[in-house]
Amino acid sequence: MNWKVIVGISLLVVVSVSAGLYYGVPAAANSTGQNAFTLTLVLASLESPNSTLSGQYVFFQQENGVLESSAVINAPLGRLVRIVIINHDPGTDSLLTPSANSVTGTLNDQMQLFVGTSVPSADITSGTGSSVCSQLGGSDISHTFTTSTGLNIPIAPNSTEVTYTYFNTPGTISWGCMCECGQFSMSTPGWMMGEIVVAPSY
Ligand SMILES: [Cu+2]
Repeated sequence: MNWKVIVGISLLVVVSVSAGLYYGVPAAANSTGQNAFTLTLVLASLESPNSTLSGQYVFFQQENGVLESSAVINAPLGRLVRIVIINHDPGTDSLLTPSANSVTGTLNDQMQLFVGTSVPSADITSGTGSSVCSQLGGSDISHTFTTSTGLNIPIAPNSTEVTYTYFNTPGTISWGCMCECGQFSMSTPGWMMGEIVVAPSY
């Protein structure tokens, strides 16, 4: 690909959230010594030779500090997965479905929300500096990370979000964004949609 990834300078945006009462990794996961598998997704803008697509925000997988295509995401079967979403997009988009503002399919149907995109990794693990929420305001959403199995994570502008979930059915499922963020983006694997391959070997 010739596209260069441009990570914009983030401005702090105060995001209104509704706070939940409890958020945590299940004790069973810790007491068995099970370490969470971390899936880091980064929403960053593209510089494209096609000017009409330039500046579009796209999901990437971040592995070992490198941004890679999100067209095919690997997830471990039956293992606790920590999903970290780092969103550099300062803008909002309309939801395709009003209920996509709710967090579903995560532990307690909640997520941890940090303001900004430069959260230290220690805070991502501990949650220090985050608020806990089960939904976002419908007009405070840039994109969503939504799967065909009922996982739905609404993503606030200029934010970092942490959720925990399990993928308990082996095979290939689809993921996509439930915002009207661009016809090309929404129909192009590795932009706002793709596959998740759930297998025991990761
Ligand atoms: Cu989107």
